[in-house]
Amino acid sequence: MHWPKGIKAKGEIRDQYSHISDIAPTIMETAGITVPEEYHGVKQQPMDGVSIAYSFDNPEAPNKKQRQYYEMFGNRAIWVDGWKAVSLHADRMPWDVNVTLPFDQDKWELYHVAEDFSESTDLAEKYPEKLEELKKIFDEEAWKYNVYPLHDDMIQRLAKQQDRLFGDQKEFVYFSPGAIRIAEKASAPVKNRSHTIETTIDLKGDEEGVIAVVGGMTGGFTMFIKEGHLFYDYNYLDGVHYILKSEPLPKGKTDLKFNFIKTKPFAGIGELYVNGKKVDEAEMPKMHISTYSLAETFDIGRDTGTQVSKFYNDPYIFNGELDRVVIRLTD
Ligand SMILES: [Ca+2]
Repeated sequence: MHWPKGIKAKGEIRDQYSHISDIAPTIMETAGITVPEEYHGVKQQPMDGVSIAYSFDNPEAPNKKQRQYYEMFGNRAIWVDGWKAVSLHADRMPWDVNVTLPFDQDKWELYHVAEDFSESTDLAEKYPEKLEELKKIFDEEAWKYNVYPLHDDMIQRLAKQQDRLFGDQKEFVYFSPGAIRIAEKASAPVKNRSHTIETTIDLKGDEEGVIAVVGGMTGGFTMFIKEGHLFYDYNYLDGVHYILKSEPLPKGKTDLKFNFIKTKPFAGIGELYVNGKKVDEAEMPKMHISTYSLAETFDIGRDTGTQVSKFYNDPYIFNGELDRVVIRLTD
């Protein structure tokens, strides 16, 4: 932490237990802001963490935090007042993805981290009642923070995020300028679904740039105009690109559309249309099953971060009059 005007201590270490959830409450307290219970008529969720500002000038202050749960892809832990119970789900290694394993055989370990910081001595057999107490608290926290149902398949878990956000929504309208840096999981859920991407542009003849894109150099798709042609480029892990290209585009008000027809799981046919006429088609036999990228975003009118296609350099801002892009799920 760096706050020369607010923290007298320089280069010191604090050992009060804290977690990432404590950062926002700490910033709020030091900025003198009380988190409102309601904002613009919307009831706010309470802050989960505990401000650690109390430790700035008081290195010996007792922990204010009472408990902290952890859960990631089925691995679980709970810290309570200097004790920690942990469970490495099914002894699974992080690279074992795309699998589901039973939870009921998971073994829990117990550590007194207040004295054994590096979790070197498992006390589960020595203090079985303490372990049961912590497991029960994990359960309480897990219900409170929507951890259940446990789900350990990382690939599917990431893939399902969009379903949870959008339910049955079929139409997504994005306006330009403005619709950029939208997290992939918060953008239209087109993966493994038949869909169209469509816009109408009054073409003058010198337009260039990205219309709609998601992802980057490791994967994604992009629809763009270059040298008078409409392109769609699907980047499959940067090893395979499915590229569609139109004839030279006309001038005037022009409807530009990409159509994906799913033929089997994570595969299909891509079609490109100009003013309702099919101008190109490509088989797309291998497609992403979960996530294009962990860091890239969905953008309209430019490709932020790294570029999806080798045909341009990012951000390749669209230089014409782009009003809106409509994505429709057609399954
Ligand atoms: Ca990008």
